[in-house]
Amino acid sequence: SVQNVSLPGFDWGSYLEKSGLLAAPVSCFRHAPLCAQWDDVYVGLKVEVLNTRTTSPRYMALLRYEGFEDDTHDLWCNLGSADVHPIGWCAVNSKLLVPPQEVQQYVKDWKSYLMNRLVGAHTLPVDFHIKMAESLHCPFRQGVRVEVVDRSQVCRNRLAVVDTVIGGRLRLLYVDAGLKASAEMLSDFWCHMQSPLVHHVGWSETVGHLIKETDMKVKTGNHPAFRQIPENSIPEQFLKLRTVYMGATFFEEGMKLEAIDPLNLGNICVASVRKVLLDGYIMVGIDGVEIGDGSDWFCYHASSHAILPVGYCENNQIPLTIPPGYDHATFSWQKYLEETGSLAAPRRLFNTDELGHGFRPGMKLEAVDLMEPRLVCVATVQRCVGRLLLLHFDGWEPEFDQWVDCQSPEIYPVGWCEITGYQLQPPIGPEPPQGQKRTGTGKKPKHL
Ligand code: MLZ
Repeated sequence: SVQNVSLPGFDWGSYLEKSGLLAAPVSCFRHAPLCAQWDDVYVGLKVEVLNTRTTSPRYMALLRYEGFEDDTHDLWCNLGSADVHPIGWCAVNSKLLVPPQEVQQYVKDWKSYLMNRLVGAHTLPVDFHIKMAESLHCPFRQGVRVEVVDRSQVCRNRLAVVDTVIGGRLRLLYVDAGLKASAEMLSDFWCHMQSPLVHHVGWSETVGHLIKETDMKVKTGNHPAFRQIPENSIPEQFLKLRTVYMGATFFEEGMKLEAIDPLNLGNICVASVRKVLLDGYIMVGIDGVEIGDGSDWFCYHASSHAILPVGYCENNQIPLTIPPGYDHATFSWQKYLEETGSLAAPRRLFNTDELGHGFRPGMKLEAVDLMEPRLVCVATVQRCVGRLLLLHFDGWEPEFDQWVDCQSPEIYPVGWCEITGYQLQPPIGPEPPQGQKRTGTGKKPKHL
């Protein structure tokens, strides 16, 4: 798998330094390792770090060896890496805590020097790495079956089996994709285990969502994921969404709204409720571009960040994508509703709560390209609107930008890939990251 290819690591430390930009704080990412521990990590903490000046520096924290008065030997260090320890670790593990060679010429009595420096010093919590390992624990293993969106037809789900798990991200193989489909690259799907697109077996039937009938005739081949004893996933293995009451006032078929286009995640479009499912789920179609057979409808939960009330874009200075044939200069929601004889979905049905997240424009992060969800890429927060973040992929044209929720499980702090062993996609081309053309046809992908 691509994940195992060992490429020279992307140097986040110098990239951040060069751009003069900040990484989004770990505490912004609730699903990320060590999020809950991050209050205990701050500038001035002392740690024990592998004493080597030969390996290339790692990221996330800029460390200074005790004994150096200036920044000449500072090193970028990923605090999640196994080589960084709380003070006292060496003593407990009978390791020598020695100064870098160069320090010895300045500091004669290292032992008492160190004692002085460490009195009253703060360090990482003792259970830092234990917490780290705990947070990387994943309830999924190879062979577990799930229901997940069918990337060849986004209106329906499809049975898939977990192949690989990295950092809580799942590589899923459609069980009836067969060998032909794998050539078309539509036979697998990557998502975080907390993704709203993945569900337990039986979910589609429970909420009334379409699911592709599994074609039992298709040979699964000799792939290890299919050689495991099949095990169906259960509801407890998935994130529980907020309960919505579908009482007298809920979304109704035909109501208009604004929605993130699932196939062009940088666009917020004029859209309609096409179908109301159970448990607070609805099917949404993008006005004016629907194929007509419902195969391009997309399932969103009522609490989703991706559906917004009529007027949201205008109120927040976001360009609204309007149906073809309409003119931006003259489009008005009020006229459109009259013309189409439809109602706007009531504002109170939407979950546009301000979450008070800590993201700010310019912050760097590692984000999944949801159009090619295998790829975790170097990205920048471009805009923050309510709970939405507009992400830009460094080095790629703005047409690749994507709106995501500030609590999306598909965005990670700088250094996450290194900690989990996931391959990070560096910005393409040299800096400054601008004006890079995508390879191939220059068109956007047609499917997820
Ligand atoms: N194969 C695609 C990759 C695009 C990935 C962009 N990620 C931000 C292309 O080159 O078009």
